[in-house]
Amino acid sequence: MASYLCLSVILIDSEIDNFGVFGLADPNGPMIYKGLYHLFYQYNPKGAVWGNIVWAHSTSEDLVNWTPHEPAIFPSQESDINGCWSGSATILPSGKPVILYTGINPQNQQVQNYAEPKNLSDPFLREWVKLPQNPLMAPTQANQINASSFRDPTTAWLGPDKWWRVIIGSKRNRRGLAILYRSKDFVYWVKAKHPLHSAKGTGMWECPDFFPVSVDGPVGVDSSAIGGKVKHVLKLSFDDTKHDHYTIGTYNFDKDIYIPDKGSVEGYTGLRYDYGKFYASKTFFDDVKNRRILWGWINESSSVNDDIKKGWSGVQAIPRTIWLDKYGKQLIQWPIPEIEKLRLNNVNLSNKLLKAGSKLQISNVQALQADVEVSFKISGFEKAEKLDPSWTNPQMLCSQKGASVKGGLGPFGLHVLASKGLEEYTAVFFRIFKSYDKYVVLMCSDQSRSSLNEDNDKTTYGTFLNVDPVYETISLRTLIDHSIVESFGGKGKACITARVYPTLAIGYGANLYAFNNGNQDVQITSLNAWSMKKAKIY
Ligand code: DQQ
Repeated sequence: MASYLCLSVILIDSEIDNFGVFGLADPNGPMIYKGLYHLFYQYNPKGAVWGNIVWAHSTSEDLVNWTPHEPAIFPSQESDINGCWSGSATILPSGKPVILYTGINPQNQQVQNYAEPKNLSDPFLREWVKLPQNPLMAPTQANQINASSFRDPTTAWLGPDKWWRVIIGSKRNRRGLAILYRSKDFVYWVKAKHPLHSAKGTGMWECPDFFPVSVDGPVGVDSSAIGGKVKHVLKLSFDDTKHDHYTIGTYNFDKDIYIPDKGSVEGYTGLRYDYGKFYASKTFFDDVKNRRILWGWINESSSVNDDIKKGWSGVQAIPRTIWLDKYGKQLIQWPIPEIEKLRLNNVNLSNKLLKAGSKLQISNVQALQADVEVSFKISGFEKAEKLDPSWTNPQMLCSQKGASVKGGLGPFGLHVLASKGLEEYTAVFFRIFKSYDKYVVLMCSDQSRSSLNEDNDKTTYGTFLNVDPVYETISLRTLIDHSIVESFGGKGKACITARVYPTLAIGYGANLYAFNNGNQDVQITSLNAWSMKKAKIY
């Protein structure tokens, strides 16, 4: 669902070309102001590759249709003359939004700057002014901060002591750091003695995000909420692996430290927002609809040459609402309901048996731009393959047991962006294994056959899905838009996003199928598919 802003809204690729060359990356400073949603993002106005970084700016009434504006923040001061990198917005108690962002100074040091709207009565907040005092936070000999690893300030939060706090991503050797600063007036910031959190062996932490989540269900809470009704989430974008990982834990306000819960794994094996392409993400609290919304950058899987040829790179994922699941052990994500207004002509199937070794075409859906929701009921558990205890890496398991590798219970799922003769397809699917005391569900997105163009990265992605197939149906929602396949398993318990570039499965050559390559029949309890309209870019 790409647009010329590549905001992941429906548009056909050929139309993208009309708008010239550009490269898009991290979402920055998302917020709602006077009922209007704002999204800024890292943007190269001069090319489809990274460079010349400014903050591009778009606004929307509904998070679906967007109005682009002139770049909001661009190099203009000594403290950002070599680039305006990622940062976040904070809404002050007066209602005024302010931005903290990383500037690159003439010595190529990373420093933190402040910008605020020039005219608060302009709901589009088109012009931003910077403080002459910038930078407000900088590496010095005294504070020992690594000048090339000091970036991406979070939304600030206000403590009950009336001091603002913000964290900035950093590292010392291989230890990732969330450096903490405090301020009384948002202008004069003092570095705390201790980081909010750090973890060895994780390398540079880019784009940290630190926010409370309600323990009482799927509502969002303001970034400054503390106390017994909330847990805290620390999300880190690991520069070394380009994955967004998070832990759930407690913010100890007295000590100003974050402590992950026991069992909330830190580092490369911990939980991820998305097990495919999704990086440098950021949330904000929508106080009109009382929800927390997540934005993430979906980067390309194509070669740089192909990006230059097509004239653009990078899209924003469909915004997701994000909340704590009822057991408090993981987050749940779901596309914002507003996206459903793009749905057209519903195709519905129920109680359809998907026989072992069969495939079923879902007709009357424009398979190039579609929203598909399907639930599978499993039986015949004696056919489940045994899970070898050494198979602990789900991504590797998905690539060894891809969609065409026959199994017992599964692989079953969807072939999306599929050509008629299945020369090209992307498979989003499940396999069920028997471990010693339970059944384990593996969710995969297999791109190995996604394109006849061999220049693309076709890594297969995967994760284990925390669903008990004995008692629950296994659900999958997949949003398809030309080169983007965003999949939500188990009602949002696990997400996988893929970029694919079919050469045959384009236009009317794209098809959609349900398939079952296992040797046990699977019941589709319900399947709903919609063609999706194009969002409007004004
Ligand atoms: N992108 C920005 C940095 C950030 C990185 C530069 C993450 O601020 O660390 O464009 O993608």
